[in-house]
Amino acid sequence: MATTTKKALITGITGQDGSYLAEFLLGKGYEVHGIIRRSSTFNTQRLEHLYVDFHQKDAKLFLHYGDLSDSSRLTTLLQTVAPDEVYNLAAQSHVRVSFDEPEHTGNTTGLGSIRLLEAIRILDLPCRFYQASSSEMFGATPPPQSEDTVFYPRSPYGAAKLYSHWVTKNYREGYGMFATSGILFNHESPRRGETFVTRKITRAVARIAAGVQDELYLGNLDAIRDWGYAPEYVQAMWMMLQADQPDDFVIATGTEYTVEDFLRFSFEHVGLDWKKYVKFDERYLRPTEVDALVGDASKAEKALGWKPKVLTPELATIMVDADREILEHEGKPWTDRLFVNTAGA
Ligand code: NDP
Ligand code: GDR
Repeated sequence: MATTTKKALITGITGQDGSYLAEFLLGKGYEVHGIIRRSSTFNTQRLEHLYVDFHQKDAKLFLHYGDLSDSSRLTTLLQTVAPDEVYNLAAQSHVRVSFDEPEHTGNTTGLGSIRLLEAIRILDLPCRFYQASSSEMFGATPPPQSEDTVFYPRSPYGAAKLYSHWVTKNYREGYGMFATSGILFNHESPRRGETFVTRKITRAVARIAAGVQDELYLGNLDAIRDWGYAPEYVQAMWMMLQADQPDDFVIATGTEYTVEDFLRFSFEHVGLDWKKYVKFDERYLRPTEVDALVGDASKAEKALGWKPKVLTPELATIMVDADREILEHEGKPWTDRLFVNTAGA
């Protein structure tokens, strides 16, 4: 693999995508800097397998405290790190939670991007900027959704992401910045947060199969989503920043499944019937639901050569297998448990 001496700064490095992106960029020889939030417990579990003590000569991953709500810290970090590429992945990323914490979601998922863009502009940094835009911005507009589809967000999260999407475009047009938005559809993995529906299901399947749980409470099973595999999606982020021109790109598999389909794939993988275990709880409904998201990623395939490989049925089995492995090794160090079944990712 060709190596580079480039520097990348990742916000949200402790999240699902941040950890895969850090892994991918380190593999390409990048020096990777990540912004982490100070927390009373460790929040770097997804990175532990990558971390080399910074006193070591071969250390290439550096973590810095910071928060998307703190512009002066973001400016200082951008100035000292002087990255070639900035990936803005940090966000309050849970759609249901954004109805509970709408102002906080606006402040981080929305205003976080402009704080970074302004800092880059004021410092006159010659770096490339990636904004983690979302299919949630399409909201109520029916599929298939592409870069030309009208936006109609249905949550404080979707509206905040749309603000970030538009300011990214505005700074590209207004200041000639290399600012790109990746409009990514749902992507999952064994590192997915436990409260998103896919991981909630695969974790429960592992526990039910092991006899340590006997029911699973869910909300709307009819929602249609286009679920891809996260390690492939972070490669698309990088490809977007290597393009000749900044632009907007949809990243999706183009396939559609309901939450019920995902349940069936996951339970059938361990020989169980989901109907015997799943119960409804209205607390998992949203005031306004996004009924169907199915992406058309033909622009990314043509311009970047990006194509998905893992589709939803296989994804469900990868995640169930990983969660069974995690459960089997409970009590061992966390990274041993989580990084099974992701080889080749
Ligand atoms: P996660 O929820 O797994 O990770 C979110 C990251 O943001 C975490 O590192 C979190 O830190 C960090 N973060 C949250 N608030 C702040 C803050 N105020 N300041 C600094 N960091 C903060 O999300 P994913 O990895 O799944 O997604 C990455 C990005 O892509 C997000 O912006 C998400 O909205 C977007 N996206 C995701 C899609 C998906 O299907 N996964 C699809 C489309 C877009 P901590 O660990 O401390 O909580
Ligand atoms: P989403 O993902 O809202 O699409 O946002 P999530 O997995 O939370 O929901 C998907 C669909 O499943 C339905 N659902 C439930 N969801 C959760 N979380 N918990 C439940 O118990 C449950 N029961 C049914 C939801 O109503 C919904 O229709 C994700 C996030 O990663 C965003 O950050 C990202 O931008 C979008 O994907 C694209």
